[in-house]
Amino acid sequence: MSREKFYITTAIAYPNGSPHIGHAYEVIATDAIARFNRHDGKDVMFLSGTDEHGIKMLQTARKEGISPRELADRNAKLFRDMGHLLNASFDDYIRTTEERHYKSSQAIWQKMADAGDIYKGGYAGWYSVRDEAYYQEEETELRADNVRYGPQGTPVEWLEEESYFFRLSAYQDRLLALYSENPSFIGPDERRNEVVSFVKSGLKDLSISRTTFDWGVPVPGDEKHVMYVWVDALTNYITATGYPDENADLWHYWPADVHIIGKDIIRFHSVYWPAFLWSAGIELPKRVFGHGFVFNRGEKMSKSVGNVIDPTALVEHYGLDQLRYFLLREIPFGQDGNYSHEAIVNRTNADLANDLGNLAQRSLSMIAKNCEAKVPKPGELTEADKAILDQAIAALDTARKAVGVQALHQALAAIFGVVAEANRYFAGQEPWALKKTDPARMETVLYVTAEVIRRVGILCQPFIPGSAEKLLDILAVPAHERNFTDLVESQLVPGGDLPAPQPIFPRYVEADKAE
Ligand code: ME8
Repeated sequence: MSREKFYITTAIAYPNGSPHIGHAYEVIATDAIARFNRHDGKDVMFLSGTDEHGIKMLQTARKEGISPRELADRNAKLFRDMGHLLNASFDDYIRTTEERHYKSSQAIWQKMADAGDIYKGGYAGWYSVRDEAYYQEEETELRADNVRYGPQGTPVEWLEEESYFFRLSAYQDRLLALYSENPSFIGPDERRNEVVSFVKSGLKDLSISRTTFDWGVPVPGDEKHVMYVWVDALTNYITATGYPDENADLWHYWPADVHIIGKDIIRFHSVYWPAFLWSAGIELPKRVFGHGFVFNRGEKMSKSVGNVIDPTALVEHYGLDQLRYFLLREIPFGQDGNYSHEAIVNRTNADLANDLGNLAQRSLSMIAKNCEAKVPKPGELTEADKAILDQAIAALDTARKAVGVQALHQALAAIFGVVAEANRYFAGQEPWALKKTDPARMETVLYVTAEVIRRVGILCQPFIPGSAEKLLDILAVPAHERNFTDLVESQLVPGGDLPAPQPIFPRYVEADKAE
């Protein structure tokens, strides 16, 4: 039987600078969802990449005195390297300057033109270079500094040019029908409401080509024009699955199961993108999810870390899985959140070092000492034993449902709820006291604890992959028994050899308190 496929994407970042914490956040969250689905037995494709055209790239390159291609080459590498540093399990990493992407963008353009949805006209309007978007006059405001700003708070300028247009207005009713018939198309709900009211307010046709510069994908048949960067940017998602070759090996991944993007670009993904796809006769993605923004509110951190918005520095300072765990557990996915030194340290020490790390360390050290470093042999299970073992199984269901709607924080809450309960269980059973009074029962308690840690370790893999792997290693769980089916179908084999327990989650110690 062929496995169910799952195709997930991040936004493709503009490499006109270095990656920042917002980029890292999106990659980490999307990676966790991709990994979750892989462990859940699906055939996953996870795509990320860089969005290298557009006037923003051109302007930055000019400022630096290099060509836009040089800028793209230099910085795209930083983004890809950041992905690797974050342990992102990309299956493909696309650059929009690649040949395959030109071919795909020109093909979708041609389809939209053949459908009668593209016409030539003149464009004049308020344009934001930073957003790469034209805005309607009523969406802009002239502020006290005598500069006009768009709805995202970026400056806009008046621009006039010959341009091709896409008949977006023709898709208004169809889009509204899509949002109401398929309410899960846009998540979270706040984003959907925002998009619905935008579309209801009336859609104008969209200017989709530029003649004032040539850094972009040439318009087929009229090379004086390059495509508006968002036309080619959105197309990346189908380029990677082989478009225009719908017989390509990877085409079966399309439609995407979910596009994970930031809330500022929800309009492009849930209004323009479906309209382009309909026009070209291509199926729509199943869901677009707009996550929130991450802000830095911690003054202390800037002192201790230096450049806090640099994800590399954060990883070096706090540890990768500490950062991944913090971002995914602390910020409800879909809402804005803050990061601060105190909050990262608190999560690291309370949840990872104390709750999970200490439980593993204490129970496994007892096993090493009292059970000849072998998996203990359990006797008959009590109600308490069964309850904690069952909770670890039930957490999978809760986590699966949560990840299915991108509620990553809820998935982690369920998993770490098991850890908290396992600590209560361990403390309540007092295996160190049983050692003298009832050694057989001690073995049962240690077995149950170790088995719960195995289940937790399996569930933690999507979120903190490196540490979860180490945790499963010290339980000698075979590499091929780490999928979610193994939660129920396998278990620790009594009598099996265990390696010496290693501490996995170090406590964060303030520099001024360190020895
Ligand atoms: O928008 N917190 O690129 P980009 C969380 N090229 N997420 C953030 C963030 C923050 N502080 N800042 C940015 C683009 N992001 C386009 C995308 S997709 C076909 C084209 C998110 O480099 C942002 O919302 O400005 C977006 O999803 C991603 O980072 C890349 O942003």
